[in-house]
Amino acid sequence: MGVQIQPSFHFCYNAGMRDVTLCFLVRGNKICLAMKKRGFGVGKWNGVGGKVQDGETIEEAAVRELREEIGVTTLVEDLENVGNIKFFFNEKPDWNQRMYIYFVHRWTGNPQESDEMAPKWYKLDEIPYDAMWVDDPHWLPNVLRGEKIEGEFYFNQDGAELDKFNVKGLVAK
Ligand code: 6OG
Repeated sequence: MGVQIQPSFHFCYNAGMRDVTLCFLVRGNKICLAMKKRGFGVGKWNGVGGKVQDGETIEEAAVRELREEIGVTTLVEDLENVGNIKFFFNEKPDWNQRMYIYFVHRWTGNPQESDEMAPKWYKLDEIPYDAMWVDDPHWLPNVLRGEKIEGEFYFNQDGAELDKFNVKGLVAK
């Protein structure tokens, strides 16, 4: 008997989701955040990243974004994947994205301001969650504790409020 292929709701739902990266430089008890100066998430502190372009891997995109946005050079092998999150925006499916999150422990150059972002070092116990995306308090503390996470977040139309979310820890690092 042939293999039966089940219609997959999730496959259809995720199809065409944009892949984006998010990197955090980590040094001792500090993490580098950057103020988004324009575009999606303007006015928020966040890690550094952006859309994966045609012809590059997700890790290559992460390395490129760090160079373009804060002038820091790193290598693909110095990226530590600490989690992946899918974002769904009610009534704005073109905003839906899958975000690959990395910690970076080794790089060259000091983080510098660009047209896109203004970096700043924060102590781990002084992270400005009030000025970040509303999902961040639900997963960033987990990865800072050493958990690897997989999450799904569902937002209202403009991304200001969370409708529901699910975050699960994968394996201890
Ligand atoms: P550009 O579209 O400017 O890249 N991003 C998010 N980061 C967090 N923490 N929470 C969210 O909740 C996010 N949605 C997007 C991915 C946008 C950058 O913003 C990140 C990218 O690094 C909704 O190219």
